[in-house]
Amino acid sequence: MQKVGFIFDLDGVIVDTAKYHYRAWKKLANDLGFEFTEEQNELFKGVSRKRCLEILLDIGAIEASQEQFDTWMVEKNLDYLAYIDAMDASEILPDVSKILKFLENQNIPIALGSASKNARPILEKVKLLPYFDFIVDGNSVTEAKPNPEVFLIAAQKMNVEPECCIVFEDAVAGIGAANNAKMTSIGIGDADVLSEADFNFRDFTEIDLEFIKELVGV
Ligand code: B16
Ligand code: MG
Repeated sequence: MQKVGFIFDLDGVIVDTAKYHYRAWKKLANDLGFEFTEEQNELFKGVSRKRCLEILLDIGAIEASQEQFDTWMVEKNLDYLAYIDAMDASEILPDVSKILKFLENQNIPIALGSASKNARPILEKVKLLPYFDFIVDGNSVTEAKPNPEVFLIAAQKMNVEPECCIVFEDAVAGIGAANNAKMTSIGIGDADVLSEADFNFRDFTEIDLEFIKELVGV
């Protein structure tokens, strides 16, 4: 059996930072004079910060100069960072640590594959950074999911063939990226939404270590 590697998305897989993204985007929308709903926030999952602002301004039918656009990106991120600053290990989603510990004990390479440019400080805050052999995030890529770039870089860093990588993702674009990279995709969340995934689980509490052992071949 060939060497395998695991890649974790961050938001929606390891921690639920979507609610903080939502609050920060909603504040910006309200400051600009329009509403932004939780349903609309679904469109932002796994999507880059720049693309999120483009979508937000479309929703509000607002035209912005490049300078305004850049200012709003910074404003939103500062608000978001204030929420991140208050995070601790209690925000790790259930049973994520169990899987990470198992993989670490088996000496299996673990990488992060996230669109977020704030991935490293978030992992530090929740004290999971030591588990990750490699961090591939919004600072490392030029292409957004469903482009496979983020996961292919992770595979390369782990020195594992893409076909032998297993990806945990909560976003449709992320499952697309994993599939485009020819990796095994595991959807975390609503199976109807993530129907393109190779395997589906509502959350990590549904994942048995026996299932992971089978993927790993131990
Ligand atoms: P930042 P993921 C993504 O994280 C979020 O799902 C998405 O909503 C966010 O816009 C994106 O990160 C960029 O985040 O503003 O922190 O750079 O799911 O790819 O881990
Ligand atoms: Mg995500």
